Amino acid sequence: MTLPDIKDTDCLIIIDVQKDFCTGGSLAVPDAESILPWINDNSSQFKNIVLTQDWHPAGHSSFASVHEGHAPFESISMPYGAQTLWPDHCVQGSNGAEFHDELLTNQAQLIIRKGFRHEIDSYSAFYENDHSTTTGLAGYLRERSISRVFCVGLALDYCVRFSALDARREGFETVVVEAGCRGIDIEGSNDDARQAMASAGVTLV
Ligand code: VGL
Ligand code: ZN
Repeated sequence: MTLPDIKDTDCLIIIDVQKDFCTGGSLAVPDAESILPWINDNSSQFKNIVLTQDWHPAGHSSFASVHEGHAPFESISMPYGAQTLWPDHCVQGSNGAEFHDELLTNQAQLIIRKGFRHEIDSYSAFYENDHSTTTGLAGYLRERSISRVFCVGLALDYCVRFSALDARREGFETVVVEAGCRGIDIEGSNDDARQAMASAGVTLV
């Protein structure tokens, strides 16, 4: 698949390509590893690269294990809205929180860690799940004169989806490259994500 011409004002955002989201991990995304060839083969075209890392304290409020009587993938109500509960994953400093061993990371200039506040989850690379607490990424990209972002990574229907929507909301031209994404796909959530992104003006290639 062909990409638009990559410019100096473009940035590749590689979202959460971490061991816990890959085969053998605690929140494994089906077929996750198949995104690595696209990402590794194409990242060298980008002068600007940002990585994100899901980075939760132990006992994080998004973990089903801390909510008695609740199981992973159930939804509960939090002060900031509905929250899906997850198996414990990407605990700060754990092996599962590390990037996949085969992901080329040396060219990235910034690693955004997110979900580090105990009481709030953060799918998006830009905002936590209250949609108002910022990670600082939009300001960083603007200071570096980035006008277009390309999003890839895991999972298409959660962190990639919300990162792409927030990138649009922040005024960046936004491209999601599906060859570099895989989704968890709970009850049609991959298709919901594609529709939500397309209606927000995200280009899906
Ligand atoms: C993610 C669920 C929980 C993701 C992170 O990276 O898509 N999904 N935490
Ligand atoms: Zn998480």
